[in-house]
Amino acid sequence: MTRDLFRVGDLFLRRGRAPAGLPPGQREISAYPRYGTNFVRDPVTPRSPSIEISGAGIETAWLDAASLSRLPRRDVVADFHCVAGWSARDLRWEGVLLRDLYEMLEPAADATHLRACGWDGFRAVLVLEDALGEDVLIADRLDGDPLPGEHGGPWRLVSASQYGYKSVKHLCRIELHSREPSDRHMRCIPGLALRTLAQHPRGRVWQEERHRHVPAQSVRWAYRSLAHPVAYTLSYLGALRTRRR
Ligand SMILES: Nc1nc2c(c(=O)[nH]1)N[C@H]1C(S)=C(S)[C@@H](COP(=O)(O)O)O[C@H]1N2
Ligand SMILES: [Mo]
Repeated sequence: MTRDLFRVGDLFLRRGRAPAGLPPGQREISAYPRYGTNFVRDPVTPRSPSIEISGAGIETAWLDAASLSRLPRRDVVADFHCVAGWSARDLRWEGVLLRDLYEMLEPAADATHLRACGWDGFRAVLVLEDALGEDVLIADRLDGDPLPGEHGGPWRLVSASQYGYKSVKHLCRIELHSREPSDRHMRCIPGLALRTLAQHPRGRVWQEERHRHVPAQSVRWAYRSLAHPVAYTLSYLGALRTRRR
């Protein structure tokens, strides 16, 4: 199935009651936009990419397509929820379970957190318990096709029961930690703004754990009426640009 990158109707997320089956404060979106802090272009990735994995006493490893292909393949069909208030329904991801990879590496027992980093410098910190859930993938396919750059190819993390900010695109590194590391990834003015809206340590959508410092209810309106229309427009322009190449 191919999905639209842009629908005018998705510019303003519909008001009123949330459709059935969606977590609190979310609205259905019919397109699946390219989204995040990096709207315009895919980051530069090496010709033969790999994912570096380190920490918790394991020997640092670089996983490439061949090493990932040794793990069992898994399918996950799930809605995808962005903290800005949109939910894309029924995306089908394919890849390997992060838990299978973790168990294969046999890390030390004191690991509590995992930090995932993308080629664009984006990062997210996951509590290990969330990261090792039975639906958390390192995905390389979406809706039956190879994962496109705009959605985080060649590999991305997908944890659909958490807000989209935990699903790091263009995955290049996984670090295991024995206490909570920082998820800051920008040291500038937008970085400051992002810190106010810091990711929630767990970010579980059904619990509406949107942000660490500000209550979920207080950001819903601003996201839906201001931030999303701007972000969605930028994402469309970015997607057009990458598609043209
Ligand atoms: N590398 C990277 N991963 C990222 C982001 C980003 O900017 N860079 N944005 C996050 C956010 S906020 C969301 S909602 C999802 C969006 O995924 P999509 O572009 O496939 O819709 O990616 C997440 N992962
Ligand atoms: Mo997001």
